[in-house]
Amino acid sequence: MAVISRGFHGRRPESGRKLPPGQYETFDFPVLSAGPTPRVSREEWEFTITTETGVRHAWDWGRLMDLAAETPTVDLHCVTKWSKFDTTWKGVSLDLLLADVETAADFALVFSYGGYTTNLPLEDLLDGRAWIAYEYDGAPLAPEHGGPARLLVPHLYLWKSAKWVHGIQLMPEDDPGFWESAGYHDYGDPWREQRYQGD
Ligand SMILES: Nc1nc2c(c(=O)[nH]1)N[C@H]1C(S)=C(S)[C@@H](COP(=O)(O)O)O[C@H]1N2
Ligand SMILES: [Mo]
Repeated sequence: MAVISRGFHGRRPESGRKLPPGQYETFDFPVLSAGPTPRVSREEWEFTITTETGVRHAWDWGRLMDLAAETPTVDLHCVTKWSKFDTTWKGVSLDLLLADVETAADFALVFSYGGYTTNLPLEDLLDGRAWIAYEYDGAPLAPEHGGPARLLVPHLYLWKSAKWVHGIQLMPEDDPGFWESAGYHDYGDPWREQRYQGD
């Protein structure tokens, strides 16, 4: 029996939403970690922003909770080609965390408990585009997804959203992180399909 597939080309997103080039839609939430999951309690968790001149701004869990939270609903795009629409988070915007940080830096290197790093232009952390997220889908962020808190910067491929985030170093020059040093694109815009260096 012939399979009728006229007008159906490839993996069409179930939701009918527009996917970035080369992506397919998934409804589960895959876990992608380059190493073991670090177990960091909220009590020991600390997040720092260090400027290019060495000025250090630090938040413990209590200070983070004292800040106004936002509840963004965002789409996730992983370079391994899955995308997940309409994920719901709670967290503190980087706009708020950077508000009192005096800097002339253009770049940020994000570092995590466990040693993971990723780099991005500082401006991509601003204008309501990035959060330190500590709840996912109404519950505390699970350790395998980066709990107690992760960076969430959904307009770039998900490898930029550092799990178990521990700090950000601001820098005048760009400095590639873990995957960026291994051949992944320096910027990683899913809509321009910037997967690898040279894309
Ligand atoms: N600290 C840390 N953050 C990380 C990673 C990692 O290995 N370590 N993997 C990245 C990659 S490649 C992806 S696709 C996402 C996966 O997030 P998830 O496991 O919550 O789906 O986390 C990113 N953040
Ligand atoms: Mo990824």
